Amino acid sequence: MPGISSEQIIIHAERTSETEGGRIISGSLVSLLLPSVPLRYLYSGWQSWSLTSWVDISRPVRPLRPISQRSRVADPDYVTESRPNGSWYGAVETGDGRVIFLGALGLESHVHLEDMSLVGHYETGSGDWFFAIGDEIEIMERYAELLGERFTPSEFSDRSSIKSGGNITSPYRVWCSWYSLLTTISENMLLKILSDMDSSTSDHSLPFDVFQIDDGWQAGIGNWEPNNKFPSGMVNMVASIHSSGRKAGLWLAPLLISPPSSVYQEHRDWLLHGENGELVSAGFNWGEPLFALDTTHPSALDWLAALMTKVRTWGFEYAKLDFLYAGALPGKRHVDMPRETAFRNGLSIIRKALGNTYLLTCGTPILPSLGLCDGIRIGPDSAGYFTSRLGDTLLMNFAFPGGRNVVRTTLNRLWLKELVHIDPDVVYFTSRQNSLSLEQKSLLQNLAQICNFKGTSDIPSWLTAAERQSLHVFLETTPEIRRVGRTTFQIDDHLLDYESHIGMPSLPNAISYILGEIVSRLADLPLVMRLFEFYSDFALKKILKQNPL
Ligand code: 9PG
Repeated sequence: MPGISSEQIIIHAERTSETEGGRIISGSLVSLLLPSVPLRYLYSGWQSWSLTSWVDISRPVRPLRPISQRSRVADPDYVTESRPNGSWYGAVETGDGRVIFLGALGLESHVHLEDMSLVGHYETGSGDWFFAIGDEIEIMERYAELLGERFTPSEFSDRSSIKSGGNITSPYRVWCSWYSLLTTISENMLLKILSDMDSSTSDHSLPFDVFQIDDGWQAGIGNWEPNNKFPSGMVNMVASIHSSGRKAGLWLAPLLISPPSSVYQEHRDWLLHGENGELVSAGFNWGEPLFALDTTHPSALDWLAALMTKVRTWGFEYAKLDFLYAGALPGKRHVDMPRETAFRNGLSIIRKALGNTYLLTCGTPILPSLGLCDGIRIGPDSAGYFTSRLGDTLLMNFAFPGGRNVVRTTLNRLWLKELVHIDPDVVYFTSRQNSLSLEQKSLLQNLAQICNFKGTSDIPSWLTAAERQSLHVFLETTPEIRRVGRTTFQIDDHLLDYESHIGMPSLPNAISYILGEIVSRLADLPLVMRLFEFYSDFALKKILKQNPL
């Protein structure tokens, strides 16, 4: 499609008007008839972990595997969609390197490619869309600007990190317990790590602003009290973190509820129900089925606000709120309202109750978070490996943890940086229990510099002197960065191109495909999921025995 102009595209919409860089078109169903078949499509994933990437049109779209993970890594309403598609926006690439873009300016919206048309629809009601042709980076910049105008609630616009007048203050440098310790964390382990950060036997202290306790401190999902591995309680834990000169951060999944919790036992009506009165599944993790809080139920909202106030009162200045997609799942709500709007309703209650506490959203629908949080995790989980056969070839699930999945999805969401802090997840310096090559580690570290969001989970005592020094330098320096192309960056005096690291893996052969089918059926069995979690816990404990902190 060389040199396409907007006159060559037939627009079906209720109204259209000019705007800087493109057109605003309106309607509950709009479409752009393209002059020829495009080469690639820009998938836009629903939540933090969901694949966001350019993909060849010729590549078949396979429904996400395993089935039991679907609601956890993609929008369940579109997970079996066989046409190229994505949440809120989509784009196609023409032959001349330019793109044709259609992006919603409102929620509950979806774009897909249907034959030769780029089609957008709102699930309920009608709304506006931004349509543009041209350079992808410029278009996304303008899209961000248009979203910023509509998604910055005035009551929060004075928060320093929610954009107001073009000022985004620097995000924190974070140490996060998850990737090294998973749920095996305990008070003693964390205190040891904290003291090792400033150890006098080392030349370099580790200047983290935030020490963030991740999953594993809580009594249960929905039961947000410390468990018996934290016998001194959270106030004392926070005091220890503060006395090291750092801010305290805490992970919670406030919209998830598991069966042992009192909310589930006593207030079933606070949970999200389906059309037939059944509870809506929010996935399966921690060996248990998960359900979602109905963020339109006044008592559920009171409970949420009280939970956030408690976290603040414990002394935490940083909250990583995870698995937030649960609040936007399709279902029947106490107050009938569209699902992303309902989620946003819950998130604004959370935001208010958190006051000045930094809010990082994770596992979150992206657009519905804008203007209500300080930072968003914009990709899947990082890991001490770059790719995995299980995720890439057997399950073909690109929301799977791993360096390549992180780089791919994060790079395609850099445009959000104008609106919110963007978290690419942790990077690594350690060589213990880690199969990333030095080049792969550096790809991730540079990505963190590009995002201006720096975190790691490395255990200080496992670092060699040289690794510790590199981590120190990483935390202390802010290189000069200039984007010179879609995947190319000038970082101080060297040029870095991510192009060859972010392609989609090749399709599996017949044997891998069948093997993948078997693995994904097995992975759907609760017993197998429990065994898998038991095994990974067991393996980690063994590692920690051999490599004491
Ligand atoms: C804690 C972790 C960390 C991590 C989050 C989130 O099974 N899953 O699909 C799945 C996806 C992501 C995930 C865990 C499980 O990680 O991104 O940083 O906080 O939760 O449980």
